[in-house]
Amino acid sequence: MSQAQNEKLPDLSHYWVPFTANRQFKAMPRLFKAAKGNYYTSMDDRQILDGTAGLWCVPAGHGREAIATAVGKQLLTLDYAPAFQTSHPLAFEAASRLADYMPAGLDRIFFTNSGSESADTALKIALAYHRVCGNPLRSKLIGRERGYHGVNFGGISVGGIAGNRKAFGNALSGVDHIRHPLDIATNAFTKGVPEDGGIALANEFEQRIMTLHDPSTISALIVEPMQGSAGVIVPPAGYLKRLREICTKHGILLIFDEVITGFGRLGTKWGADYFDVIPDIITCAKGLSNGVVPMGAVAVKREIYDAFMQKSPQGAIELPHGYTYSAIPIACAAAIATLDIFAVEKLEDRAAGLSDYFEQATHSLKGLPMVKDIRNIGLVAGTEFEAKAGAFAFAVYLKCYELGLHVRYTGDIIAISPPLTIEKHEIDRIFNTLADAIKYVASQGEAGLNPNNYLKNEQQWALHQQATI
Ligand code: PXG
Repeated sequence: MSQAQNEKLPDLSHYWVPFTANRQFKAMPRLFKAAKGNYYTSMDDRQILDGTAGLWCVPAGHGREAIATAVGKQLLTLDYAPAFQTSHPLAFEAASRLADYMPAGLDRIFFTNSGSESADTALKIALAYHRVCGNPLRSKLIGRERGYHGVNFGGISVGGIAGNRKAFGNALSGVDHIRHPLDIATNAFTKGVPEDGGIALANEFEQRIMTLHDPSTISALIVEPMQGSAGVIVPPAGYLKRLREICTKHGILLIFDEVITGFGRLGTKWGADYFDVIPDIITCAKGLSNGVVPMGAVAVKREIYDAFMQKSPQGAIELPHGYTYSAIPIACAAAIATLDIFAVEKLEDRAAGLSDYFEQATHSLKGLPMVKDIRNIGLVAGTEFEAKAGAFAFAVYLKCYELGLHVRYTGDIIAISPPLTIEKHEIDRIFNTLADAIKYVASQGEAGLNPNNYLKNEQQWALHQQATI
């Protein structure tokens, strides 16, 4: 059996795995060879429950035949049409469908291929909007500590994760950041949205940043309604509404990066719906195509699009920006099929219906060793451990994988964000497994933090399976 397993593993040397400790990973590879519904199949034929919807990008579950059929048909009908100066009908249909899905008013759509491209596109639109409106001095961009807006230069500039910035020089100038809203000292183990502190924190944006810069120099504020990558940071009540009021008062565009919070993750279509705050621009990706084809989008208020159309010189390219693969036919086909699934299966409502159950299950981890905070909203949960430079969370992640569950670790946090098709018994399994993993790692003391003490690779997974049957 181990010989056969060995033959199945590919040569691992050439592929540079993104956002991954390559040397460690190649010593301990975790490869999926198939996926269906809420499960992956690993190389050693184990079923791994997908506790993270891929990388938050598979809300409708894996292997959806309607999406696969639509993409396959499209490939054989029109594989590619030049994205500049020509287009194809599905691009317009996908834009109309996405506009219908957006909060009212955000109905002009620019397509990209990722969340990172969406973030940079939104920032460029904000800058160019003020310029076309005759306010070129509004050139500063404001992000937030611990914000994640992808990995392109605009995104890492407004993003607020030092580890994603420090290796890459100075990035954009003219960028500042507001504070993040995580306050564990006050809000640890809050179920859902923390009640206190939101207005004061948002007011700080006006007091501090406005006095430092002058509002007339600021183009846009970009925030994630719920900060996903930095560890599931749920904003306190009233915070986003107050940010909206401040932006409106000072003529600053408010951009919601909804790459994670879009497509039902919070139990509503958008974070904007959940918090009842309408931004000027929404960026999205991931769930838009259910993760099967790279695709992102930027939705802007009609007034923004109209300003470009009305104020640009006749015949001019109003926005000199775009990608070879903007609105590539297969991505449009995937997006339309995904939106069809959302319309029929009402996955946002499904997520909302499960969110109380999910919340109870998440908070059942309270009291386990090392657990410092638990945060949740919709079908997202974050468990933060006492600081161990990520070692404890990484060990928990490995132990979960060994036990047949895929979770995400980021710093000292484990994040759970299953497909919205998850069943209650699978929610039980996620949190029971996570509890077992936490208990196991904690019980091993320092040895528990050593990744080498976990099964090393797929072959050993297989042997382990045999041994435990
Ligand atoms: N904005 C936000 C809010 C994101 O969460 C991006 C932009 C960038 O998207 P692309 O498609 O360029 O990767 C993201 C991506 C995690 C995790 O587990 C989160 C992301 C990606 C990978 C892992 O926290 N978010």
